Parts: sequence; C-alpha cells; structure tokens
Amino acid sequence: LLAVLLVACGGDDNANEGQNGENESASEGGEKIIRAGIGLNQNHPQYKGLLKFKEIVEEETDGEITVETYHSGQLGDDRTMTEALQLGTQEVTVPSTAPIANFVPEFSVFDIPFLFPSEEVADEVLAGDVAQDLLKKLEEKDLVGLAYWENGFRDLTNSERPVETIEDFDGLKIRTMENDLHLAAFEELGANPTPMAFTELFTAMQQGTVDGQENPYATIYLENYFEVQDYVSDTHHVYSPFVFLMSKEFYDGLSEEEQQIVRDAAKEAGEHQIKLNREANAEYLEKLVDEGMEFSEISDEERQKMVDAVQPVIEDFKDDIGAETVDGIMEAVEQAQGE
Ligand code: TK8
Repeated sequence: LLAVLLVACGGDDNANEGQNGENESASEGGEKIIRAGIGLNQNHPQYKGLLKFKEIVEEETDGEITVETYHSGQLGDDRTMTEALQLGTQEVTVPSTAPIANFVPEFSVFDIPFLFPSEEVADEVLAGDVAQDLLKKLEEKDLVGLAYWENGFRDLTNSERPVETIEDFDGLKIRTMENDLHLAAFEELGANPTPMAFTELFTAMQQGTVDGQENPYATIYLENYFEVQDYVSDTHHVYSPFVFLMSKEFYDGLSEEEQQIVRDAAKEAGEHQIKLNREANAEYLEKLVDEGMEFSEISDEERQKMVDAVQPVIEDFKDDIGAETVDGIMEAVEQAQGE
C-alpha cells in the first residue's frame, strides 16, 4: 500500500512507472540521465540534432535513459563542457574538433586550412579509418567519441572593411577558436588573432574587443552576428567538424544494449543534423545580405594566395599533430577527390 501511495503522490514523472506496475525504487535506481549541452542556440541545427538524439534514445530505452538538452553554452563552452565530461559531471557535449585538439592533439589535423575541398570529401574522409581512429583516441582522455557531426565551412566576418584580398587581413583583430594552429594560420594571413571561448564572442564583437570572427553562415545568421558585423567574405578557409562526445565514466556504466543505442542514436541524429546544417549554410548567406551585410567573394586567385601563405603552418605543426595522422588524412582527401 505504501508503495502505491508513493507512486500516486509522485507526480507526472512517475505516472508511467505507476501504470506499468514497476517497483518504483528499482526503476528510479535504474533511470539514467544524460545532460547534453552545446554552445550554439536553440535555432541552430546543432540543437535540432540534439533533440533528435533525445527522441531516439528515450524511445529506444523506453524512458530508462532521459536526455536533458541545454543550448547557448548554458552548461559552459566547448572546453569546459568537455572537462565536465572527463569529471563525470556532464554526460554529452558536441564541440568543434578545434578545441578538442587541446585534449587529443591529433584532432588538429582538421584545422589545417583548406584541407577539405567540399562537403562530399569531408563526408568520405570522416567516415574513413584515420578519422574514425581519432575517435578511439579520446578514450585515453576519459571521453567516448560516438560520431562526427558538422559545423561546416568557416567564413570571415568583420566590422572594419570588406575582405577580398590577402592584404585586407592586415592587422584585423580576429577572434579564433582556442586552438594554436588556427591562431598561427591567422597570423600568417597577416591578421591579429586572439583565441577566445565561443561564449565570449558576441560581447567581444559588440564592445569592439575584436573586429571580426569566422564561423559558418548558419552560426553567423542564427547567432545574429549581423547586428555587430558589417562585412562577410566566403573565405571557406577550413571545414569544422563537430564531434559527439560522451563521458567515458557514464558510457562504461551503461549496459551493452544501451551503449549500442546511444552509439546508433548519435550517428542517426548526426545524419539529421548534417542535412539541416547544409540547408542552413546554403541558405543563410542571402539572409545575411538581406540583413545589411556587405558580401565579398574571394576569387580563386586570391584564395590560392591564402593557401600559399598558410603552408608554413602545416610544416610547423606536423609533429605536434602527428606526422602519421597528417599524411593519413591528406592521402584520404586525395583518394576521396579522385573518386
Ligand atoms: C560552439 C562552437 C562554435 C565554434 C566556435 O560551441 O567556437 O567558433 O565554431 O560553433 O563549437
């Protein structure tokens, strides 16, 4: 009788368990909660992907696993959320790979400027052995990499002047992700870069601490950067993957069946996220222009000058990243291009 009363008083959350006639304390003990946090806001495809992950996991586990979703850096920035996963105080985050290079240096291979010529090549390389092996390396850092999602090709915005040529970068204060290779690449381009957490960026642009930043069109539009930035250029200087991370401590505590469910869900939700992301990135440049931004197209000739200017960075960072990883990814890119 007591158990029945407790169930009856338990409110909506326990209603299903009561109806199913399960022992309440046992089902409470078994219930697992995934706190999943991301940096971008609720309108971004990154968040839509997270909601898809929630839907699949909750359905497939009959509610044994609940997913709570947090956007806009509510739980922190990419780096601090990743640290929380290591400590076991948060279960999931989906950072850009660039800050993850501070945990596993090999991830900086994706920061090599102009590495991927197209989304199709990115898809192929990320599904290949070298990229998949990188996910496994995360386990040494108490992280489990379940899938690659997509941030996308990054483009430059600023509040100073149109950027069309390499000379136009001169002295521009550009916020970069917290990643040494990015920093070095922007120095080679002649800019004056500052690394900064994404959560600080809007205010930094608003207050003029930085002149500009670089992110895919989806972010520039959905985070309202057009309110504080006047110029946008299609530099497409690097393709940013996202990596879907789970706390290893949490993952190890799941049953094999649950591990398979979260793995499959991260992949399936990722396919959904990538599709929405590509639609957004294809659509939003026009919206930025509608919002009053001035668009500059980078010619092939100017882009080649940028490619040439950043070459020393690749040599300088090759040992830090790991020569095998760099060569492996470059080979995979060539192979994908040849197909
Ligand atoms: C969101 C970040 C962001 C990234 C950046 O957490 O920091 O500029 O592109 O979108 O991962």
